[in-house]
Amino acid sequence: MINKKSRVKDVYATPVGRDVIDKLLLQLDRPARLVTNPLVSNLRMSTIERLSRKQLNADFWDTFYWLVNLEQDRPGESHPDPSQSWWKEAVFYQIYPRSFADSNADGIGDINGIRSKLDYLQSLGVDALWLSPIYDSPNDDNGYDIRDYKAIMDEMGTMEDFDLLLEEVHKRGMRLIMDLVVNHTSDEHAWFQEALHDPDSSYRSYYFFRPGAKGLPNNWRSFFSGRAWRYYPEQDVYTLHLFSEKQPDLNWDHEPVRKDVAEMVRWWLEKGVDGFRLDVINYISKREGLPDGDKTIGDLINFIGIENYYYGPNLNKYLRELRQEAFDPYHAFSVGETPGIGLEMGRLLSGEDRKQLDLVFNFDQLELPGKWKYDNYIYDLNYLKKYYIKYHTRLSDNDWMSVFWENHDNPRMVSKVNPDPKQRRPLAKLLLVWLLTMRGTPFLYQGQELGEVNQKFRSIKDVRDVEALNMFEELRVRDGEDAAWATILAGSRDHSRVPMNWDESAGNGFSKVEPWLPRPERDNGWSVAAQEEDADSVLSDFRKLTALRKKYPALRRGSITFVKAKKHNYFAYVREWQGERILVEFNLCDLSPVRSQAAASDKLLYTNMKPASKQKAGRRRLQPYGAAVYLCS
Ligand code: TEU
Ligand code: CA
Repeated sequence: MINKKSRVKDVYATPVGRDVIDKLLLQLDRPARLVTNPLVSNLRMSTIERLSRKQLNADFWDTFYWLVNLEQDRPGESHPDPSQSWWKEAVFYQIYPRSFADSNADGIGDINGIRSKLDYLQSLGVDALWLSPIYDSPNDDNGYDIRDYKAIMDEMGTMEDFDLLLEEVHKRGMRLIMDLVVNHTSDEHAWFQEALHDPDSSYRSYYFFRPGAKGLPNNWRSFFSGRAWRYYPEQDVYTLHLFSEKQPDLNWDHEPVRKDVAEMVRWWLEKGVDGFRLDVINYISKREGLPDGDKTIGDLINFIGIENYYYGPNLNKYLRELRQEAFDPYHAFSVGETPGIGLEMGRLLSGEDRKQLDLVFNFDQLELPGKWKYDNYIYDLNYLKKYYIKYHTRLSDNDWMSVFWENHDNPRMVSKVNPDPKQRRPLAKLLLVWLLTMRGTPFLYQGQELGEVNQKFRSIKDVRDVEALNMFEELRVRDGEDAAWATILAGSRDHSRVPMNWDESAGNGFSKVEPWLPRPERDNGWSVAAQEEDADSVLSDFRKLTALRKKYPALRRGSITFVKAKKHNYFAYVREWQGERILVEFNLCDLSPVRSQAAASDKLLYTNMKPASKQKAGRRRLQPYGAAVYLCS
């Protein structure tokens, strides 16, 4: 057990200790050697407590030791025979159904719209589709608030439409995974309605109800602004909601909840669904007694209370149970969305020997240290380089990682790195080379294959996302309208939720009527139709890259060795498999060329660079945002 007598190095040697310290250092933008140097690493925790007593009080340390001692297991350092599972070689394509394709002219994307684009998806060379939620929902959070897990949202179509879609996907040799949102339900779900209106209902324990008389149960904040408790005056009760007021959290410590969730998962897997992405799955186990969050941690991480539920005491047990009860009987795939989770915790949640999740989404790569999504700043690709080098240096063959930097909750990466339209094409291609050649399983988000960028939303009236609307309200009161809007514009999730750009027509080929979230302005020449005509388009190059990945097993299964890792603005690695060696290299900046490390005899397989004139072999150079893939001789 770690306690005040332990030394810093003892804490850093524990998976949670290392991740918590690394997360603090990341937030404070401090190097790891600050704690790994001999002087500090041998200090007793009691000394650290004394030295930091002005900033960190006794409650902080109680919580710290509770968190660090939660996990007694250690990630597996090797695996006798790592599986060659399909999902380790697959390219996943995430679809946000509301914004993909509208088949019945109501301005909202739907299932038949997706089915009408399956030939396009197959032509991309992707292997599996992930659908964001299409279940019955009042759409307070665009489907991530589910009213009926076994029914399709009216706007999305019918169960027959879904069954036909699944059949058509499988006919094309692709797979389909659904989104499993079981940290919370909609407040309109039958379970919650019965629980709210009948205190003696067996569903009362499905949620976190607390008596109104005792006042606010704790100081936890919601991710969608405001406190995490909703008060119901008629019933004089509070209920917990980490997200919107219409998304009450499920109490997973109540076994019937786990049983019902497992039964529901089996119901969809019985239909032939190939697996699930599990929404904020690391939040399902809350600390007993739901104690107040620590202010210091809350201020640092923005969400007070998070330390009490982002890696809860029963998380690993519940994931193992769900795997045994529901996923394993169908050999189904699972990827967990685990915001806040560190590298070591991620290994404990998804290591092959752990029999819990197959993969996790870790989000530390999405923002520079000390920054968050709503900060307006230029993202430096050298940090993304450091992130993947750190991961691949620490992962073992018991681990496999997801590779992604876009989804329906984040702005577009091209715009985060460089909003200059002149750089859009080479930069978008560079990011796709990285996504499809990095060791791990790539997850592409719709539009990334087109080099999509952020939207020039004009005012809060252009935005629809509950997270942004709630935050705007809160910031407007505190900082005034302009400052509030600037913040929302920097990080709004709606940047990635505008309709898919299928063609150059008025409705972009998405819908014949005004879409639910209009694009504020046209994006001429970047539609699928326009890029299909251009052999040098981002779309055309995406297809070349998925074809390369299919042709060369080194790009799917190969080991990874980094080249000149310390060279700023240069990123390169060699993927190797059974003697096949492929060098991938990048110029991470838009200013000056950098020297290529490719040998004259290396065969160029792909580049996003214009064939430069007299470039002597062996003295190749990478142009700004240049990327190249070579088959090494
Ligand atoms: O997202 C959880 C999550 O981490 C993000 O919401 C993130 O916290 C937020 O965007 C921070 O800025 C999942 C889904 O991906 C998201 O769409 C849902 O809104 C959320 O859970 C609740 O279901
Ligand atoms: Ca529609």
